[in-house]
Amino acid sequence: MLSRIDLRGLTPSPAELRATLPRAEIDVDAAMHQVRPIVDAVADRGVEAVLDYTERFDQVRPGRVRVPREELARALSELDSEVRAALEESIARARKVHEDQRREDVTTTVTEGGTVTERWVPVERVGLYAPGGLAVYPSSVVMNVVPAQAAGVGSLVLCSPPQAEFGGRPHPTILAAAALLGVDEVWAVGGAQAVALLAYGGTDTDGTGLLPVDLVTGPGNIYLTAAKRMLRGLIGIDSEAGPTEIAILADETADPGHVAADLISQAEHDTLAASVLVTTSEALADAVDAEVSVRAKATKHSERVTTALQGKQSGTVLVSTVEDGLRVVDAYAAEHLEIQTADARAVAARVRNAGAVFVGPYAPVSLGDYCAGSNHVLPTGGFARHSSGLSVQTFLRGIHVIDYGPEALREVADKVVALSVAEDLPAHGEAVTARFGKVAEEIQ
Ligand code: HSO
Ligand code: ZN
Repeated sequence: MLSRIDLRGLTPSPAELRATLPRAEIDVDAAMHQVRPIVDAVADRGVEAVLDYTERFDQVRPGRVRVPREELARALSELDSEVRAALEESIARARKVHEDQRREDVTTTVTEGGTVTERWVPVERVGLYAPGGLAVYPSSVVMNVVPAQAAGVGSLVLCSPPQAEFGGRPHPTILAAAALLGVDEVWAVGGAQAVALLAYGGTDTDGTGLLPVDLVTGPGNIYLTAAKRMLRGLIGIDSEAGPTEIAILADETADPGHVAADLISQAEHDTLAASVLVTTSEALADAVDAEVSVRAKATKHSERVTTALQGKQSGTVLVSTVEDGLRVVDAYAAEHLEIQTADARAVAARVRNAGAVFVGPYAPVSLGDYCAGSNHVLPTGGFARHSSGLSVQTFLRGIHVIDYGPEALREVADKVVALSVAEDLPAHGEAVTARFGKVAEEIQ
């Protein structure tokens, strides 16, 4: 079922590897053309335009866009107790990890009387997005909200598409997750219109206002991504998240049943999801193929999974050594990378490019999707070469605070002047020398 690329005996460069490895082509720029009128309409006509697009794309026109608070509480009280316990566990573990990753302010004494402090300040107001569509992701509500709260963001609004079968509200498990997390501002809006509403703000049909946000985070479809790319600047955005990807670097010690199950687990998200096996063992590749064929037929979303596994974005790559395999997975820069080799910890420590790394036979990606404590909003499409997944850091800005006294300034004055002259910006130097007379008097 998985196509095969044989790189054994070859040593392609990272650029050649990138051109060879299977990957979906997602044309966000093309989607921007389709999204432009939506963004403009929401900028112009606010919630009225949102409702028009909601009717068109979600086949429902809710009476109001903001979800009343009582409905959040009701969704929580009606939530299945097992799902509630699982969400609580997921939240507790994510909080534990993300709260530990908060940053301390760091003050450096550069010279006597001269310090620079990096002060970490949370973003003021954040819009979080939880997708609807093929699947409903209360877990993504957790993964967005927890780091934002751990960072100390004061004002959070959650958007998720309205569902016709739930009277134009987001799915009840999304509402329940919001309630569990203590988020009380939820708006039933999806796709590009959600990003536009968050960026420009708006007024609901009953006069309730939505204040514009400073930052929008969270995964969604290509139209949501296109709107984020378009509005970047007016708002901050997190790393773009396209269809999900799993890469597994495995040798002959890996269990083919586990490898197959993990490849299928992420193929379940989307027909464009990517499942890539990189292995030193042809015998393992054959065994995984056999396992995948059996399991893909038996799984609930068999058709979607099969399409994803047969797509050009998925496949098996044969390599000569684990060393070569590391070069391949680094070039690929997967959203999720599992290491299923002998001494997996040592191999994992050498990975440079991945959204998240899962070490050894008992850390499947689906553990990270729900309950590891790690975040599951991760860079796809090779963005892991330059970007990180959601974390506390996403919601903080580091502000440098410069605090120099007269002697500390005078000590370096001639250097500032020299650089200002070199850049033909003498007024920069004059801003320092203008203080000298006074400084000299003060010091005496
Ligand atoms: N694997 C997805 C996250 C997810 N899985 C949500 C299940 N629910 C992207 O990291
Ligand atoms: Zn998943």
